[in-house]
Amino acid sequence: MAGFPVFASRRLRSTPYTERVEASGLSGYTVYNHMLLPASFESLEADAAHLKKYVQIWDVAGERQVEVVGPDARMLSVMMSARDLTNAVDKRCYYAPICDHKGGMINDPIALCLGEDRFWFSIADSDMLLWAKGLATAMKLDVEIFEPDVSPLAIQGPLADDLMAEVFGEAVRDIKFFRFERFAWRGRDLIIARSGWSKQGGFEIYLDDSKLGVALWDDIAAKGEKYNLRAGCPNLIERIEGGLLSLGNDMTIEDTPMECGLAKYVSLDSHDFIGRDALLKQREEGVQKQLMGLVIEGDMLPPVAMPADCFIGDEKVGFQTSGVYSPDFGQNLGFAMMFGAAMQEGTQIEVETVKGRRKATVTSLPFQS
Ligand code: THG
Repeated sequence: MAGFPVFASRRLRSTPYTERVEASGLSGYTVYNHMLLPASFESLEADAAHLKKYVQIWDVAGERQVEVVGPDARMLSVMMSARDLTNAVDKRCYYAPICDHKGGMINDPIALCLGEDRFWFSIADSDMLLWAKGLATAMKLDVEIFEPDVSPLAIQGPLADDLMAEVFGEAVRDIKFFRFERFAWRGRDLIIARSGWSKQGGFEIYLDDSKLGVALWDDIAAKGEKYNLRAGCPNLIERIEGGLLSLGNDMTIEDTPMECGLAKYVSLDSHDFIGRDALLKQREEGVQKQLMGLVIEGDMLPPVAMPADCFIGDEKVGFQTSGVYSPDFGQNLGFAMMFGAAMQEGTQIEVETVKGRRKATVTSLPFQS
């Protein structure tokens, strides 16, 4: 695939940080929630190596918030979420699969509880806003649903705590995983959570005024030099090694959380929600397909852009959804939706790669925790 420019517009939105990102060595974008999302800077390999050793600043404004607020906000949130939010409390984040009536994945946001009657769903790449508004309208709920002016900025990597402590004070170190606190910054309160789409640790800052994007970036960058801070982004290599799944790539509305290995985030026994009956049935009967790891033999393959079919002999037994060469593993790693008997760890298959058929082994996930 040749590299062609993609032009931003009102439809394909830039972010409060775009100006800084583009002055920081950006080499490519992807699109996420109709917004530019950086995909690489120096190279996937160099970015991954840096992320594992130092600290990076990530424009993840494309992780948009669906705000649900009002007397029926909690009821609607509980109904939409396979993860039980009935007793969700302020300052906590919950990874919360959202399903349709067949259990198919509509989105896999992080839900932030902001009080008794207010939630943010920090969404992956699908229009969950429309789903939420549709449900609220049909059910005549007393609730407001909208996309607030909130643009997450992530600080990720082993030196994230040290850098963040310099900018926001030592108390950021005390934030526990998937909790958030409010921190004073330039006369306002910023929500800062210990979360982020990498396995290297770090924070996400939920900036709630687009006009301050450059100021926030610059305040952090100003303290970054001694930590070797660089601009980065969710990294394909690191997220595959760590088993982080990407909605639209590794899972779609055709797949249930069970089939994607997300059963531990589904509360089937404590609350009613959309898709529950289908998922109860699936728990009873077992799954017919399962997202698995794949280790592919041979030299370096390019990142998977189109699903690649998997075979045992002439029989199609699944398809690869993501894949990349990992320098640290010295192997091509990927995820694949495998059918029936081929769901078994250790199964030997062949993948139809862009460089021809390759032998591969089905593995469990994650590759590295
Ligand atoms: N941060 C924010 N919003 C997001 C993402 C994010 N929206 C889109 C997307 N990422 C949502 N999907 C995920 C998937 C996994 C995780 C977070 C968001 C994640 N999982 C932990 C893991 O797999 O190690 C475990 C979480 C848990 O145990 O509760 O972090 O990244 N704001």
